[in-house]
Amino acid sequence: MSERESNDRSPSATGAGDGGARYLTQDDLEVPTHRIVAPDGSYNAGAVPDLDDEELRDLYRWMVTDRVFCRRMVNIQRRGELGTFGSTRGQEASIVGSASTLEPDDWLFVGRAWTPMFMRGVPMRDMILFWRGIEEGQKSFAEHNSQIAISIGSHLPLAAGVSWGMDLDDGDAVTTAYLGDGATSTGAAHEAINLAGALRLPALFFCQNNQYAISTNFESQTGASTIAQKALAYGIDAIRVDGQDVLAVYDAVSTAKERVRQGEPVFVESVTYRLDAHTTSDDPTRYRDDEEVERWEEDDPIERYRSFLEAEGLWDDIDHDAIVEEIEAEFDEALAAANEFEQRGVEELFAYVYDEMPPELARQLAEFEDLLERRPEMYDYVEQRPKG
Ligand SMILES: Cc1ncc(C[n+]2csc(CCOP(=O)(O)OP(=O)(O)O)c2C)c(N)n1
Ligand SMILES: [Mg+2]
Repeated sequence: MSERESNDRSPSATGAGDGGARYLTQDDLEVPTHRIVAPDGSYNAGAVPDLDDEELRDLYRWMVTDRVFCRRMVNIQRRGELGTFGSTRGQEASIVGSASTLEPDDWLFVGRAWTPMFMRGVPMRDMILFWRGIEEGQKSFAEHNSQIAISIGSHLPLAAGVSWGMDLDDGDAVTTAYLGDGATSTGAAHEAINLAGALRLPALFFCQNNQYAISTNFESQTGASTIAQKALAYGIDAIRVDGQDVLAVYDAVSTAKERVRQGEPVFVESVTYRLDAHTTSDDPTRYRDDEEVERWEEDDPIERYRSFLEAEGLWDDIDHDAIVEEIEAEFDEALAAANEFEQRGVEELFAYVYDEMPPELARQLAEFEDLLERRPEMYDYVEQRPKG
């Protein structure tokens, strides 16, 4: 028997003899959405992940951190103290539930998710520097195995490559790559997820389907009913989870991590919503209705989790106002430290990527410096933001 005949990949394995060509359709696959706490606060007690009281309270604290950080960043951008910023308001459960599973040795590639980096030790100051375009901020990102990809999807082949390296090293660490719904339409996502499936790499793809890629809504993004189902075509198991339910996200990602550690890549689709603009440069009223935003605002992930904490008797030990005050103070301090950085020179555009600058970059830098010397008016085209 040839190899082709010996498995069910043979076209004759289905449909033969029943007189008709059978198509696979979107409806063939029912993709359930994993949920533990419902929007009304009721929950499936048997499915609550095994976390102690402190860990459960920490989830709340980090979600509030995410919210406060974003509010402050949007505020300082409005005051002209930041070039731009992409808020994650509304995605706190998705972000914190997933990031709580990170181990220090794991590699983290993030899309729209800043708090995971705080959770593994990156100081807020460096995130402010990053959004001010000060490359030095990224030094600490690298120290904590964390990278932000601005070029959509570009980090996914890197994540697959790092996972491959980990696999060859026989280590215990895994790679977690955050991506957006829009990123799944890039060629890079296809290549990376396919590679992970083909080589069984220790990679976890965590896709935050926040319903938008700037102005492109999910319905326009893809003809597929869900993003999770796409993983199957790459031979990767997937789970779709309610991204407004921090416990469900934690549960989905921590069980996924166990599989990944066994050498089985996993794809997670977290269904969530971006409440704020894409970035502070975007005006979402041009492409979505207020009613839609209000509907999602009513299903606030922090409030949903609070209902659970109250029901479990854990809320009494949480002083929400004190948490907010502490995070505000941390932000104030981070901002003051970031403000100590003076305007940066153009040579910084060329620094930090390589330990030793390769000849081609050195040539470009020399050419750029020469241009600025000969034509100082070109400086007008180099945006030199105050304080970076
Ligand atoms: C390769 C590339 N193309 C286009 C852009 C412009 N861009 C920035 S964010 C974005 C949408 C990303 O959407 P999604 O992946 O859903 O992530 P989200 O911003 O919603 O978190 C686009 C098109 C980019 N940064 N990189
Ligand atoms: Mg998106």
